[in-house]
Amino acid sequence: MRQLLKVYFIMGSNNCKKDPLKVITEALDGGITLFQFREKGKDALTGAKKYALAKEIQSICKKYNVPFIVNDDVDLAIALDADGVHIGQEDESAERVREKIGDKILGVSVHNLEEARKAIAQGADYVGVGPIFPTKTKEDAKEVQGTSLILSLRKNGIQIPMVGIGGINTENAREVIKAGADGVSVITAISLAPSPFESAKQLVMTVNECL
Ligand code: TZP
Ligand code: MG
Repeated sequence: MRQLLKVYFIMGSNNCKKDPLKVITEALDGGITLFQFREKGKDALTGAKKYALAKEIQSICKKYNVPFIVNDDVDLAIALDADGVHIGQEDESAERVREKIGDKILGVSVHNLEEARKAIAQGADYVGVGPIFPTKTKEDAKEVQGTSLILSLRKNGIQIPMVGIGGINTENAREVIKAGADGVSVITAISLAPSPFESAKQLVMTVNECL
């Protein structure tokens, strides 16, 4: 799991200015280690269009042997036989999702020690921690945490595989790993980069240098 979390690219169609299939292909060519389909927010696709895009992206990820995780939508993950699901604190409980998905990967977003402990007890495979830095991508994002939350979770004995999220880019990724994360989760640092390929490649190099 720790290896998979190194450069965890998250994307939906509304995070891209160009063709999402081109963006994901470039990101995979650049070496991303895990992918999450997150089709939500303004102008997000729903229904058959959402399913069709997810299926296309999943088949591209398969060619690269990169696991395909679905955000929130447990039914979609099951329908596609995705590799896993990522949920937040407002979604169905981790315990319930674990029952539904069996041994697929389960990721949970956490914002403090209590939520991290609970996610672990309920069967999470990894936790996402953030927002580390200011982000414009998630409208309802909680308060910026800096890297100190990662440090304090590790100091308090949280050993589960962990990824930082929120405002992470090639410039600041190093700090996130140094604080104790196993990897970085990014949306716009890759999806809106002039070259998603170069940005992904740079993130992979930076994370590998720190680990
Ligand atoms: N959860 C916390 S911040 C965030 C999510 C989904 C958005 C991250 O997007 P970006 O563009 O990498 O800041
Ligand atoms: Mg959610």
